[in-house]
Amino acid sequence: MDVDKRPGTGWKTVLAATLAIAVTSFTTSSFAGPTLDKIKQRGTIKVGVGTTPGFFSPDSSGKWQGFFIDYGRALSIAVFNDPDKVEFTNSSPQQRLPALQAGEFDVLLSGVTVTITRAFQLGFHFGPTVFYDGQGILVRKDLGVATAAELDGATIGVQSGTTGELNIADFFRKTGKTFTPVTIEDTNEFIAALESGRVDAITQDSSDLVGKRTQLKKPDDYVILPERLSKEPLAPAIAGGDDRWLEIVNWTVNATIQAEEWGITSQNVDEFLKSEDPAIQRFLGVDPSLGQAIGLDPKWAYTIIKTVGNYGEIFDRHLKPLGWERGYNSLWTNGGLLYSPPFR
Ligand SMILES: N[C@@H](CCC(=O)N[C@@H](CS)C(=O)NCC(=O)O)C(=O)O
Repeated sequence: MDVDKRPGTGWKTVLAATLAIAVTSFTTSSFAGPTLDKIKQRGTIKVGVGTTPGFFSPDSSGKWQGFFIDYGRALSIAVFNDPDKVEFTNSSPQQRLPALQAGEFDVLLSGVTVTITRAFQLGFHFGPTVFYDGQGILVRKDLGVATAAELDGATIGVQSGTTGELNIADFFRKTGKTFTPVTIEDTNEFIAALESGRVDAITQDSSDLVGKRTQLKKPDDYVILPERLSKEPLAPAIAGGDDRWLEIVNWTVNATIQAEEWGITSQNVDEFLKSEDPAIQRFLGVDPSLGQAIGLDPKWAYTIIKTVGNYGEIFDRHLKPLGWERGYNSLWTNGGLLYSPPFR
């Protein structure tokens, strides 16, 4: 049969060929990207972090520990099937954003707030929010202040490069009160300014203040005021231009949230390998089709949960000891904001 004579075959063939090329190139580009290529060549993921107890701090043996650190380890598992192919580097809030832009970090797990200017002007992409936070104020108790409004005329330390700079200025403008900002880059100097009385108060994400307060010489002499001045949704931040890397970041976080929703923990994950639920079988790689479809080791989510645990375990391990309650950082099924899209 002469195929070309069949009505419509000519353009259909062209269309089919074009679609085939489009699908092939889409598939190829969605499985590779400049950041991920660099990570694989180098053999490690470079992660920018801060130094706040509970979130990220080296332990007595120098090994990094913390809530965000565990997400770095989870990413390392997703890419390398090994939790330790990750290099954490402390960088000041001022320096870490330009460093991410310059490609010195593959991801920031440093309590970065998702903001519209960081997305549009700096070109960052954000993974899911892993910690819903708000900006607080830490004051010396002997200042005798119970609310932020009473800080009229106060001298307040703020860390350069943080969202706190604009938030605190907005707060005082909005309330018609005055304050003197003292902008400090270095974290040790920032804390020392409060302890020496150079400033009356310091302002930062409450996650930061709760952790840093424990490092003060006399923590009980200081109090975090009740107000939260802002919304600080903290998320992994990456430079734009690598969709695949972004999706690995997205779904690594989602895996920890979804596992908690299913009740899968590091302790019982092996029991769940026997689950009859097809969605759980795909999630844990018992049915390898999902892993194969997305180009990751079918056991990637299993290994993450087995090694670092689900979201609740990560939270409880690092943040509960500091007195944190789940609050907004509860699953949506418990009235919180954590919600993983489906693994299908
Ligand atoms: N979320 C704010 C503040 C980020 C921030 O400063 N995070 C804290 C950690 S939660 C920090 O890095 N503090 C300084 C340090 O730990 O050295 C932002 O994105 O600008």
